[in-house]
Amino acid sequence: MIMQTRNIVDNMEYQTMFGQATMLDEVCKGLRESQKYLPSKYFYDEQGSHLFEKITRQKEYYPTRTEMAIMLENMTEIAACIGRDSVLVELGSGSSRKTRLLLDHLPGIVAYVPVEISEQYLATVIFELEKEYPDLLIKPVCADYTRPFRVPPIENPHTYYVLFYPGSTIGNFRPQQVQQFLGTVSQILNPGGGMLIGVDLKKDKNILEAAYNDKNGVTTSFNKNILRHINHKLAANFNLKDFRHKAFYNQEEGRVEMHLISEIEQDVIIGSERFHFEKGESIHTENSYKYSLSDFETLVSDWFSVKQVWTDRDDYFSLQFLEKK
Ligand code: AVI
Repeated sequence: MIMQTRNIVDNMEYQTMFGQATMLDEVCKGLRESQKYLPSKYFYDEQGSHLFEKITRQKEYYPTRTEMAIMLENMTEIAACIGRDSVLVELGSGSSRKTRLLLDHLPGIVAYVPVEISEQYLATVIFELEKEYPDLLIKPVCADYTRPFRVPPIENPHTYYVLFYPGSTIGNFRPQQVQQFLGTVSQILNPGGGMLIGVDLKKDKNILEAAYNDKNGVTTSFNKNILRHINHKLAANFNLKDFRHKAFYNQEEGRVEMHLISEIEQDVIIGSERFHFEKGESIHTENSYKYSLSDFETLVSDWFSVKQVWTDRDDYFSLQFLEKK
């Protein structure tokens, strides 16, 4: 693991590989496959994080506002699950918008550890949070939380670590990867610890497809941003105009898939490699799995037991408290 020494926020811990080599390897590996794919974590440079934040405010994109309403409605029970004097560790903290809801209602939180891959975005959000919550101990970690990382030492007395993983980001893993991921992150937890997690539920295909094809085209820009990010970081030559966004619900797999479709026959150069695209060929950029409550309970059962589930009136979305086994 390469620790970076240049800190843009005083107490930010860097626990990530900042080398272009990893990104180059992962990107080229995906593009060599017959069904080309790109790891969806590469959506999230600073611009991608902003675009995602914009998606969450689109009227078709129900998950964010539904999850926030569930949180607000059930805050007393959520607080009881999190307990007093806990350390809140947020995985992929993004704008920390939902965290503010928790911090505003749970004065007993001892420390907040946001873990985020986008350094610049994390720094900006931390500057704001430090002003808004001057008494809160904040220990930011710049890391790819899908790989093992460590929570920095927390000087203040504390009881449990509670992982906060909202937004149904768990849906962006394949079910087999979920098992591996939960195994990794559950190592952070001591007995009594748990995870507050947002899980999107199965529902009408039209509602799902509208959410990933917003009329304002923000999801289109977000999807194409992965190519812009690769161009920028790896000096590749994707022409964004030659790709179009496509998102649809794959009923059999229980997931929304996002793709970028090549509008023309073309070659793209990344490093020393040339990748050929037929007209109409796709790059699979993201999966967003949707679960039933019982399927999700089974999926996590090696590591966690489901202690409590909160949903909205339409059963669109669930917030769940999982207890470490
Ligand atoms: C971050 N993640 C949960 C979002 C989702 O819904 O799968 C990412 C996203 N992709 C397109 N729209 C939103």
